[in-house]
Amino acid sequence: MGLGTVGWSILVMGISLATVIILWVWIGHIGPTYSSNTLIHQQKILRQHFGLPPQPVITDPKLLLTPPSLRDVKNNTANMTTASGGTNSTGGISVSIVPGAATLADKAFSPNPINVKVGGSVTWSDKDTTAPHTVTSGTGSSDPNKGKEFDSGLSTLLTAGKTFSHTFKTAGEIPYFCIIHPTMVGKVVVK
Ligand SMILES: [Cu+2]
Repeated sequence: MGLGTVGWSILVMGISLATVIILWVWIGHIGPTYSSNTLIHQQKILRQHFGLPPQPVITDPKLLLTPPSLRDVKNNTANMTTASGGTNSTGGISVSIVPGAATLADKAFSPNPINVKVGGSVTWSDKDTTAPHTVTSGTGSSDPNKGKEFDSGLSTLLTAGKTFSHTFKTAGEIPYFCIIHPTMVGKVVVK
């Protein structure tokens, strides 16, 4: 066995080792993370294709632990109660989420701004069939106090025919927006 053979053997072993390392680095990350990233990517493409808003990012740990099929159950009941309560009360102010609201900025809510007396309530009615919305207090997604005064939330997205009510107990100017379309903005003035 000459020196050449040993040299070749070492070269072949080196190439084999390099191939294994390269393959491992290349496709070794296939696993649960890879699958969910692929699913998220496919969802994004499908949503764009069908003109749907981007998938809302759910951060509420309680909601994340609830299977998607059960997320709306309790809130649906709550919504029905709110809706019938709203019909019975007389002093509430109505605000519409107008058709095509997603691109209408400060015209997305009508009327806007609205004045309400301390102790008065506002009921938002969704008239838009093109996208779901939220009404969330705050100046935008990066507002640390967002949703503090009121939040219709992502678990009970407002779709055409759905309503959300809130009673204002303290005076002040309260900006609000839609979490899904943060350019949709409005203001409640409580006096
Ligand atoms: Cu919206």
